[in-house]
Amino acid sequence: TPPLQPFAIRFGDDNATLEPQGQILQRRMSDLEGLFADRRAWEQAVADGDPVVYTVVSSPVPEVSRELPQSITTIFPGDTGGEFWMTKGHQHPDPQGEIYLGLEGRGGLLLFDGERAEWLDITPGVIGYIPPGWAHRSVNVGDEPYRFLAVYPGSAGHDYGWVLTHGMGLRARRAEGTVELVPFGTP
Ligand code: S6P
Ligand code: ZN
Repeated sequence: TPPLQPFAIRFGDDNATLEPQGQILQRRMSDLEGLFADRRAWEQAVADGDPVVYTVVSSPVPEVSRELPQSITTIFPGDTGGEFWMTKGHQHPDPQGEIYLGLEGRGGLLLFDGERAEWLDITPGVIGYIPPGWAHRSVNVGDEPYRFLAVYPGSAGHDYGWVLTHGMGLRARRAEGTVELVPFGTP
């Protein structure tokens, strides 16, 4: 593929979309099997209407080498068995850096390199830096949608199996109006 031509990308209404727009992805509760610690609560949530947990709206920049794709993730507010709603989380098979820019709501960026776990609070105007080799998961810790812009190298790829095998080091739980980070337990 030849490189793209220069073009402007704008934030749409409520910072929810990018214009022009590429792919839109929707992840429902049923897509998140094996991720929440409380499997019973997850099964119940799937049976109770299988809600959309998050969406990812991308610009038309493709995921190919040398290009720099971007997307806005919106995680809806909620918890399952006390664990805040979150993304699946992944590693980039070709380890490269990535940035997240907070746009709306209150979120957290959980990072895990296989040994150490880190938590970054992400609110509007904050950039979270994801170094090469750190798996990452986003969490909505607020009561409204949490949105952020991700910018990442097009050749990085996405490995979702890694998190199922290694876990993410920590889990984010709802605790009396605040966030409690607890050890991950057995993946
Ligand atoms: C891509 C970047 C984000 C996530 C999105 C959904 O490298 O990190 O755009 O894809 O937040 O999370 P996940 O873990 O389902 O891809
Ligand atoms: Zn990523």
